[in-house]
Amino acid sequence: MIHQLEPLPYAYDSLEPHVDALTMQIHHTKHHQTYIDKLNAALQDHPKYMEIDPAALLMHLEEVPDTIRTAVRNHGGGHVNHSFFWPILKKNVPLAGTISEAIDRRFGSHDNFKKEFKTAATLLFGSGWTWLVVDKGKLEIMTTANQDSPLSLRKTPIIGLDVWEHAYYLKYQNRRPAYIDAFFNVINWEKIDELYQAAG
Ligand code: MN3
Repeated sequence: MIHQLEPLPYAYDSLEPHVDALTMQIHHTKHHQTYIDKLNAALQDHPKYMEIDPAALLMHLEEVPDTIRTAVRNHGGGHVNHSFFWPILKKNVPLAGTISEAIDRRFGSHDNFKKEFKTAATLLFGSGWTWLVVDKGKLEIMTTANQDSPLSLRKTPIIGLDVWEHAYYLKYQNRRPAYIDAFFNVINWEKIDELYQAAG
């Protein structure tokens, strides 16, 4: 078994104008594919690890052999993070349900959640991700560098925003805050609610 790129659950242009079709296409077919190719290359001499769900490898990096641990962390992380990212994107899904109440309880309001998430994503230096995670039953905003996953810290992601420049440069160039604002228009809150309930 080798890891393979799954098709997106929607058309590349379906997040326009917030995230442009060319960015989505290159991000999926080139960047995500490259993480998968490099993960497969690292695992090719370790068939036992090839059979394990990459998310499970990230949860137990200390058990992965030294010789491939960095590759699993970076490229396995890239694969798992992007596989998580695509389905949480969808236009025009209102925030509702259990997650809506939980965000109000934890952050005071939806607007305050957005403000705190945007601050974290804007201040993240270099390449990485901004997350909303469930950590011991509590919602927390956190960031990770590079392709590090909250799973490696035993936290369950329910929102993840890719803030590598490859995720936004074609349309937003250096304007990361504008890309973060655009992201708030394409959060698939229905999916987030499912993930939140599963994490609870
Ligand atoms: Mn990316």
